[in-house]
Amino acid sequence: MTEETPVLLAVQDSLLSGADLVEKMRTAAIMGFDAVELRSGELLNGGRLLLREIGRLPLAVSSICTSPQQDPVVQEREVREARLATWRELLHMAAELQARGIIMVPIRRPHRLPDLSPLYTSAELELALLYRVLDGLAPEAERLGVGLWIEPLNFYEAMLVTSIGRAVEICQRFGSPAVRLMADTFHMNIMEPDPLGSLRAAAPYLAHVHLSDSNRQLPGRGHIAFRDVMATLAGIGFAGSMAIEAFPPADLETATAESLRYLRGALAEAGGEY
Ligand code: LER
Ligand code: MN
Repeated sequence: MTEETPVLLAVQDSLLSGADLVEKMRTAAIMGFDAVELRSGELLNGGRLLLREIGRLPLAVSSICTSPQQDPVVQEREVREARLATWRELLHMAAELQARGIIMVPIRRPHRLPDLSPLYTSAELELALLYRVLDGLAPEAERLGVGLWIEPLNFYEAMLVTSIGRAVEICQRFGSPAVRLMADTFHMNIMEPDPLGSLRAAAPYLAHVHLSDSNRQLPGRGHIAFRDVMATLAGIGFAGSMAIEAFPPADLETATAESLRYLRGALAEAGGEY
């Protein structure tokens, strides 16, 4: 952990109670989180309220998590351009909110481009289109100092980027300081043969982590050993942000606070500097 870039422990807004985003941020601040991760839908609907409150917000915004409506790799040009316009709007909102990055799932299921085998497969075309999409967004992201974080999802949810290794390759090949990857412990638990080894291998490109248990419940309610995850992150000198992502539980009020206590305990046991 460095002074300029402290590791932030955040929570998604869906796991907080409150009538609007500002109230939810207040709830997170009282619980002891460092930051919140805002979902793009909430931000696009209720963002004006937040932007009016800039400078008086109860805590930091670490990141923005996009939804399938923003996945940029789509065949239809008008749809793609409309999505890219939304991405630009989100990049500017992120910059105003001083969020560190926006999460990008390039494409989920099914394939959106045709299979032109033996010329090109759907995946080859989608990957080529992803690089063109990044060409269009990365310079603005670099200028604004906001990261574009590629998130691999498990293969029941996505087809193109389903492993940490694939996301690292994209970051390396694209070569922009704004394009980084994030890891989600839930997806890694399904896809990675050696999840902690994958985190270590991704170290130079790893900007953000979703903390989610093996069953998509809050950390502490499944069987991922978060102490080992935290120890691995401390070991690679991770200086990014982390956000809890989970299905909202019935006992929202107490469950999120309980998960934060569990994670702070895991951090302390891991002996990192966080
Ligand atoms: C979806 O499973 C996920 O992990 C999110 O972070 C991205 O929508
Ligand atoms: Mn995730």
